[in-house]
Amino acid sequence: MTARKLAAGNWKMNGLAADLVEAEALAKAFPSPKVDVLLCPPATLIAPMSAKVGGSAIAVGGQNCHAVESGAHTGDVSAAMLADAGASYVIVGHSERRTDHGETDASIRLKTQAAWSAGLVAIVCIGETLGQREDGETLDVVGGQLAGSLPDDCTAANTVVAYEPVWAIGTGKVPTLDQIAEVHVFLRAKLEDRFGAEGAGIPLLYGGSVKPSNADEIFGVSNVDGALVGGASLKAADFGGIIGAL
Ligand code: G2H
Repeated sequence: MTARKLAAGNWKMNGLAADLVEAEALAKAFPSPKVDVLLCPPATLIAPMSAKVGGSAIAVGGQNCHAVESGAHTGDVSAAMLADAGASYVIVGHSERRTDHGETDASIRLKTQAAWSAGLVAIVCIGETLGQREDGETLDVVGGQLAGSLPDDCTAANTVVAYEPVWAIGTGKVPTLDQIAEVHVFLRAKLEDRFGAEGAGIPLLYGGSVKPSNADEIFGVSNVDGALVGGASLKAADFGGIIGAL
């Protein structure tokens, strides 16, 4: 367990300006939450969401960034641009980006460094597919992703790691508490081996079908320092229930 606990909401490609009422409701419900609370809306909503929750303790983040600061990359957004719009975090390497956009550990490593250069905290996602789990490859896969996706200068302040089993994302299927514990203990040991005391402090989030009804038991698992939440972060009432369980 680390000192920092984080409830991070990933809106994915959901949300229009009218949905900012949910962010506003969350800011009113948790003006000074006991844990770090983060909402990562689509890039189009980062600036208006930052304005809505300004003055509260709720942070805003991006869902992806390019590895370079500016240039001829049509349709992309840099980490500096996210920061300029009010973001303080960015998710990198989500499995949906690894699948939809061919992102690799190497490209995620570069994006993580770009995030740091812009002053953002990088939330680096890793996780195995169902086939890999059934073949007994889970620890090899997540260990490889962790080693390949994290640059050498990770600290407890600039990096968060999110373990998201691909087969649990948006499916309603959740690993057993023992399965979550096995992976988180493994990841914590790897982080400590590589980064020493800093590695002991890097928050380890669980992600994949977290809901108010299962958050309490998941947060009770050793080395789970919070959650990366998709569907259940879209409504303030649901996300509030998860935040309250942390
Ligand atoms: C996993 C998670 C958020 P959900 O992708 O990153 O989504 O909670 O909808 O499974």
